[in-house]
Amino acid sequence: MAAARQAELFADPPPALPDGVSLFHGRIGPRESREILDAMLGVFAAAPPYRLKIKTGAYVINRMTNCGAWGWHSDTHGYRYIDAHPERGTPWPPIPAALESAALSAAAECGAAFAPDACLVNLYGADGRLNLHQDHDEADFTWPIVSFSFGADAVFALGGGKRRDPVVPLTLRHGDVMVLHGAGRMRFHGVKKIVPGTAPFAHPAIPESGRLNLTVRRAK
Ligand code: MD6
Ligand code: FE
Repeated sequence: MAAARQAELFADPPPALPDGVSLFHGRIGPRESREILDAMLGVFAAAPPYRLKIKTGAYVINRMTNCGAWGWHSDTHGYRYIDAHPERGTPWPPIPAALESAALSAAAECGAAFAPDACLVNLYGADGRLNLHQDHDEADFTWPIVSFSFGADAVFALGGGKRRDPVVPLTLRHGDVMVLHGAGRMRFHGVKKIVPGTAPFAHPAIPESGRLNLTVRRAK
């Protein structure tokens, strides 16, 4: 068999993604990555990442913070969007301009125009993960969510419309942008694991051996 033909057979086929799940591999280049990451340092100074509590009083493993008018928060009262950092009492800092414009352009390519007012920031250590969930605290599910990955690779689990539906693994790498929109918006999803040592470069906004995920959305 010709070498080229063999290489073709063994190359990773691009996974066929369901309707409403758009994955742009390597969408954010090194320059734009640094611009967004540098801006995130300003977000962290104004709204330091913290560990959320769930209803039972247990802490989640990842640290989180927010930017935009609204920030997603959880404590013993449950989940909701709030307009200030819970420890500081100050409004969330604005969504960095470079992040917002990257989110708008990716969403527009999916035919999903929106006006973001929230960005949930998830900081994963090497042992970080995120349970299977649906994002359902937003006022309108026809608005997309645009997700940015920086740092180490994540094994992302994409499920269906019901929690028990089968999940497919997707690798999310530094610079990848994923949009959940339309029929894909309410699919269950989570992060199974982080693959330490896979980040293209270190940056102070990315946890050491970990990953930074930014999900830009409209909450209200
Ligand atoms: C993460 N992402 O990639 C977690 N939610 O770390 C999400 O939970 C998510 O990627 C809504 C839409 C897209 C996402
Ligand atoms: Fe989510």
